[in-house]
Amino acid sequence: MEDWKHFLLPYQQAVDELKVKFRGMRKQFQDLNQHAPIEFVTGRVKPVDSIKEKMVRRHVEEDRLEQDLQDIAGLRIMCQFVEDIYQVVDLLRKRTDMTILEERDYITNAKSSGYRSYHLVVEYPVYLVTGEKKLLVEIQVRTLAMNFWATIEHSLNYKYQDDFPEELSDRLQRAGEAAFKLDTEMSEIREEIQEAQNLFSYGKKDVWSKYENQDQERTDDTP
Ligand code: 0O2
Ligand code: 0O2
Repeated sequence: MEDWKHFLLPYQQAVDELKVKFRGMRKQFQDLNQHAPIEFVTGRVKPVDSIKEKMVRRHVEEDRLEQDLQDIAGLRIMCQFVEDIYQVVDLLRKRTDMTILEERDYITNAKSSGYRSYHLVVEYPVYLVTGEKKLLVEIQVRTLAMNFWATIEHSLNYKYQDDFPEELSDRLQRAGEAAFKLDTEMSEIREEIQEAQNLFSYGKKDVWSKYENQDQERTDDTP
């Protein structure tokens, strides 16, 4: 590959556009005073070194890169509750600006490492000055607890290069189960948590309207 910058530019555009769209979904729920199933969104274009390493590991030829490497563009959607993940997936299924090609439920079928998340591979069109280009994008949807576990495990991977001592991998697996237990417990008290969150956000609104009134009063006082 001679010009990685040129090759990756449309992927960067896809990541940027989808971040705006998913963050917009969160804002729309907030605007409707409803629980937002999306807590926060991140995204990245896979670094060139990681692409090259994966091409070697997976025996992917350069001319098959676009089809065979599904996570060059990656989005991550973090949710408070496991139920939110499935709501987000349903919302994605209804969209007409992307086509879902694959779904992998690593929540009900956790990986042997202990990893949990819901993965989708979508086909997403970006509009370039040269015309439309359809790209593959990987979307990972997970709870905050799943994200905590995956982030820690991923950083340990840098140290052990996928070759964890047995005791550590046992511990990580147990930690994964504990994180999932936390998710399950939180789901059970979800209604109570959401009521409290609604009260809190109404409280914030009241404070805001108080400021608006003060501004109004100040304007009214101005001679
Ligand atoms: P590292 O080594 O992972 O720490 P913003 O300003 O918030 O709009 P920004 O600054 O581009 O956007 O960052 P964003 O969107 O918050 O997230 C970038 C980080 O998210 C990356 O960190 C990744 O860790 C992570 N990330 C998000 N989505 C994915 C994904 O689908 N796959 C993977 N592997 N990682 C993801 P860095 O900076 O690359 O570094
Ligand atoms: P990155 O950019 O470092 O995150 P493979 O890619 O070979 O692992 P496959 O079948 O292509 O496998 O995809 P899979 O397993 O559905 O999803 C791959 C991505 O999911 C990984 O990207 C990780 O982001 C995440 N993932 C999968 N398993 C684990 C795990 O055990 N621990 C953690 N922390 N993350 C996992 P990459 O390729 O590692 O790239």
